[in-house]
Amino acid sequence: MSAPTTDRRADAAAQPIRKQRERVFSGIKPTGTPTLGNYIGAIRHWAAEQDIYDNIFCVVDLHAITVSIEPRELRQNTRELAALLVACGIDPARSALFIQSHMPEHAELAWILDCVTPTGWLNRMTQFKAKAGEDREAASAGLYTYPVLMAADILIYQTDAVPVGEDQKQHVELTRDIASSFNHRFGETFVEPRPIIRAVGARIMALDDPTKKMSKSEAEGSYISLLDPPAAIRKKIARATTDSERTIVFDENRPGIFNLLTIYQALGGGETPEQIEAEFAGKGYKEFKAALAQRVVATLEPIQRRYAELTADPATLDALLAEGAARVRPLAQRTVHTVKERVGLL
Ligand code: ATP
Ligand code: LTN
Repeated sequence: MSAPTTDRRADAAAQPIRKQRERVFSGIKPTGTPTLGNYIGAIRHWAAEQDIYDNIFCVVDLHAITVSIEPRELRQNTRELAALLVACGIDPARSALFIQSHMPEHAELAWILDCVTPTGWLNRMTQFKAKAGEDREAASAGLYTYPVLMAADILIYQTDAVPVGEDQKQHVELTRDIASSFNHRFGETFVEPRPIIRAVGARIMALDDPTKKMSKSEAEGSYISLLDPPAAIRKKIARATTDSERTIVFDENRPGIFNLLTIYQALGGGETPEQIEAEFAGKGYKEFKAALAQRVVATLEPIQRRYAELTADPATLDALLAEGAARVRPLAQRTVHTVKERVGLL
């Protein structure tokens, strides 16, 4: 830990668990089975870099209820997602994994941050505009203040970096602004976190419409879920939108084939775009799509196998989620205590 970073941190908040490494925090919503977009843009990096960082990962169920969701579905999605994260390689021995609502401190901090965040900042958030749709008046107040709860998730752990897909960049920047303005007004309290967004695969597009982001809350044919069986994967890829040209090249002006090639590259062993283009030179879309489907199936097969083992033993999953929350609780409590002192609530 370098000296300047330590100096910026509130002393009190740094006490319970001293960081040897930079801390990462990231969250994912239990709004459906995670997609290949979630995996490529976020989850695989969380899993691959667990030895580099001090890791905290969270299933953000309080964010999931900002849009309408059936209680039974939410309950089931939350457990499924936690098990899938472990199946994707999130190792409870190296990472704290927990459910957001099990830590009421997040919502408590979010309220305080709501009261210091100008509505003008929230009015600029593009995700709100996209999720609220045409009838903005009908969107919940929670959907509007969603980014402030996300800021609380991040700031409560004195997080240094937030590994996310491209769509979350604006929210992490807002988090920095909230931290900076709070620090300015009340004294150094929060670390200002930076986003970590990868060059390849930070925005995987929908299979049926490559101008839209692949999203688990969209239509079934638009995404590949991490639990899709091989036959469904092959079918969805075979039907994926391409174009009427023939060459298989990384051309951003041809969003369909570019997206499929990006997935192929992200799930490969580090080949360059040129190497991939050479592999498919003179070949047709059908052959490329079959190779892509094979790569996706091979990636998901071990994840699905581990997932089946984990769900056969719900008590172990419950125990590891309780342990994850217990590990981070002192950090969250310390930050909330400091914040309450700073604003005059204590
Ligand atoms: P929803 O459809 O409910 O809005 P989502 O799948 O878009 O959900 P989350 O589940 O909250 O969003 O996302 C978890 C992580 O996955 C975030 O870091 C997000 O940026 C990343 N992510 C989501 N979709 C994609 C995508 N299509 N490409 C790359 N990364 C993505
Ligand atoms: N807003 C994110 C999910 C999310 C998150 C977070 C991500 C909630 N809290 C904290 C990173 C850090 C989304 O919509 N994908």
